[in-house]
Amino acid sequence: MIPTNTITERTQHFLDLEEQYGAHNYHPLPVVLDRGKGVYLWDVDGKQYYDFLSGYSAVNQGHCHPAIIATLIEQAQKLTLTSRAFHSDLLGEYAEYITRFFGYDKVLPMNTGVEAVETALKLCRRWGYQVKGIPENKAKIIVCGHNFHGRTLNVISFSTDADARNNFGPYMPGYEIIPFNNLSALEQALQDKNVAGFLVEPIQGEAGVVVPDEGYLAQAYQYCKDANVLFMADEIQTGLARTGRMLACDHENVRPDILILGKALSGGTLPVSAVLADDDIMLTIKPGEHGSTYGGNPLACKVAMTALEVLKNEKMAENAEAMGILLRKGLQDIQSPYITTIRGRGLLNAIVVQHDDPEAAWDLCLTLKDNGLLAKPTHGDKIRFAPPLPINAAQVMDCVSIIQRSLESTFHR
Ligand code: IF1
Repeated sequence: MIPTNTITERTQHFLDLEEQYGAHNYHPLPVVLDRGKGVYLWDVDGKQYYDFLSGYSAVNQGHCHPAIIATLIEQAQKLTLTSRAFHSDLLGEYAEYITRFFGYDKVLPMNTGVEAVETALKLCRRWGYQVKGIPENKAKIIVCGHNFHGRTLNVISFSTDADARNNFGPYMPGYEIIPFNNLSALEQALQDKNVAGFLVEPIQGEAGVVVPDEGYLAQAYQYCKDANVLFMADEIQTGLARTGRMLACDHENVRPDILILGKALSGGTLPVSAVLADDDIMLTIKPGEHGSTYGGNPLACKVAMTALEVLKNEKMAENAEAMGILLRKGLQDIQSPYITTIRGRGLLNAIVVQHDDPEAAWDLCLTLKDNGLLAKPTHGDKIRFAPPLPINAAQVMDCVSIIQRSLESTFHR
């Protein structure tokens, strides 16, 4: 059951350095990467892999996409940061570009995903007080169990994951947690007149790629409208073509009141996130009331425009849709007794591994690594399969055969 691949001295050197000098807040696979191109990664020993994680969907466009890297280099040589104390020639251009791209009045640029989530939550509370008329300090935001929206103290306050949350208290009040994909729970929670918003991932990523029932998002949106409550979609992981549409909400023709983007907005080059909303929401925040040193910097603005252009020009949503179907079909055809579930949308997929050994999913990932495919288990028994979006049919089938061989050699030894 234990994979046989040995770790080279060279690889071990880098593992040791991290172990000794880096905080132990992650448990990565023992692979050390130093190069990426498209759907491939290479380790320090020169071994080539398919990337089936895509930096948790930050590299949807593929590693080191030439157009994105060209923009990055060009702009880096010209101007990288002004702070928001001054204007740059790119913020306005970017704001026009991204708001037209997604159809909103305004954008508020931030850096990491969780900062964009925090921004959305602040906007939501503001709107709740100033527009909806909720009494001071009474605003409530509804969220879903098994959510993942980031790791700030505020955001973990409404996490249901013990690892993310325990011993980081005291927690921020003002949230109500309801089950995901449960419309009657939402309807019930919306009875409270002090509810300002509903924050939801259109597909839950960290929970193991949980796709809600068809119609859930559309009906949830409608319930929010009826209750005069903002529908906020965290599309940080599901957005930007990952699920086969530009936004996962597009599958149900839902236009969120507040749209939260991150990750692939820079194609994996630097932290770029954004919150999009219309004026009645966005203009509730006035100068000095929110911001960030790096938010909206010219380098990020320019890179984000190219990252979006690449997604559109290279029809990555369409390819994700088609390749996702092929991948799930290929996985089903393996008919492994150790895979109980294959689920996902577009190229955001996961399998559930069933085996007596609680380490089975981890061991399978080690074998996959030996066989040239990098994937990471989540919550013990689930493995996410989310390659960069430019993957082609031959590569998908090659990956299916790697997965088949790996299942056989991991569990039939
Ligand atoms: C880690 C998960 C993925 C996200 C959604 C906000 C954020 C994320 C829907 C915060 C970030 C990342 C963070 C990463 C693991 C990863 C993850 F497994 F934890 F859930 F992708 F599936 N909203 N997700 O998925 O964005 O502040 O990190 O830029 O190592 O914590 P961030």
